[in-house]
Amino acid sequence: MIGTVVGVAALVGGVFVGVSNAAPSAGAYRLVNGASGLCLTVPGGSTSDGVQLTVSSCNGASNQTWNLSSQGSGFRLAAGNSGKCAGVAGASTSAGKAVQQESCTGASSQTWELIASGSNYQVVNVNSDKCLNTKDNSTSSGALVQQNSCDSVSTKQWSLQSAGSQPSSTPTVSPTVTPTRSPSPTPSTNPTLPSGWPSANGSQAVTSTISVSGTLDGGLKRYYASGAMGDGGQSESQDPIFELANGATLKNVIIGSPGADGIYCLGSCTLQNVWWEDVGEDAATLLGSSSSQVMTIDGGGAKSASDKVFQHNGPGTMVIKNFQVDNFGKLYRACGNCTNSYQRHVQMSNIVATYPGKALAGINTNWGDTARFSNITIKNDPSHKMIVCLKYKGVPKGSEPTEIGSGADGTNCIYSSSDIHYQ
Ligand code: ADA
Ligand code: CA
Ligand code: CA
Repeated sequence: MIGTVVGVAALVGGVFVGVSNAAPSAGAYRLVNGASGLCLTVPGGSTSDGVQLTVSSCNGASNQTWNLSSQGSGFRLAAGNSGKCAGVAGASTSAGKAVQQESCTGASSQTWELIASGSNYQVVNVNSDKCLNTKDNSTSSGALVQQNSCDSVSTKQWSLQSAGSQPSSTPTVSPTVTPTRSPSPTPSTNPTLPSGWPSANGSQAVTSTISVSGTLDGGLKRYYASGAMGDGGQSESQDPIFELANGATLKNVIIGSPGADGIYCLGSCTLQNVWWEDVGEDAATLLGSSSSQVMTIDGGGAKSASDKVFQHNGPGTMVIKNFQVDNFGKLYRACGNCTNSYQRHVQMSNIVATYPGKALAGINTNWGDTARFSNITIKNDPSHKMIVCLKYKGVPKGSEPTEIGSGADGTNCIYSSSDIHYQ
């Protein structure tokens, strides 16, 4: 398939605009459908072969992140959650055949050319010469993705939005065709802002803590506390709904009301696309005892936290990214009065925080805590009342820590004004 990919492109507000686009560079992107604004998705964050792709509301999660790297005359598109490649089922050349994730083979049925089409791209399968489309040209969330003959129908147009990070095995390659009149545009450093809440796929009452080791994929089911677990108020004696062993992943879960004491991580863990509809005592806590443990919260969101959302009681690092939070006390608190006075670290990126909210992070500077922030959007806060980084003096268990200041200092609270956007 031959495409003429020449043009002048400009980058405005994180999306490519212009008469026509240059071919993209290798990197991590979201593919946003030109008709619906929905993102190309591996449904349920599945890691299995043969799962047909869908479009769904863009939420910044890894199952909507596509790592483009050079392959043949185009790119392979590898899903961020599974590493698997977008390909046409059975290497079919017929219209209407499913586009699915499959183990990457480098085949031409897994190779895609991105052909400039106005300000978007057609995503053309090299084996079939057919275009990535939604079934029946659907614009609904959950619509299946397939190939159809190429034309200018808007469901066959896709825009690329930078997902902000490079794939793990990054081949640095030049675009398919180099534009003749201008250099390749640099992908935006601003990924798509998290927005939109999922609807639940059924509900389940939880009467005793669910232990997770390995991966639990909730398929967007709602789990809520029942019986003696706790009422989701501010009592510290409630039980968690989920408890994750070291190395566990919990994904595609909605925590409903009551939320009790949320989720515990006993070591390194990942919460992917987890949503709290009404945060209980808090949303999730990092426990554990290793200074190298990392808890990663990627995608999802939390609403209505009377006090804390993420509580850090053990040592180590919490990474919070692609997350939205609305009406809360603190998005993150390094415990100021726990049994062990650890040094703790937090990194926040691509966060949308809607006021009211007291602070994004509360840390104890006397224990050497650090908090780093990038691409933070604060909404509904014209007077800038939400504190980005609140400093405390941590104290022994049994006392109450005191607030000692706030603001960027390059040592404990690390950010610059360009990291914080008010909307
Ligand atoms: C508060 C409380 C801590 C601890 C924490 C938690 O910060 O002061 O001692 O209980 O909540 O784990 O929820
Ligand atoms: Ca608490
Ligand atoms: Ca708690």
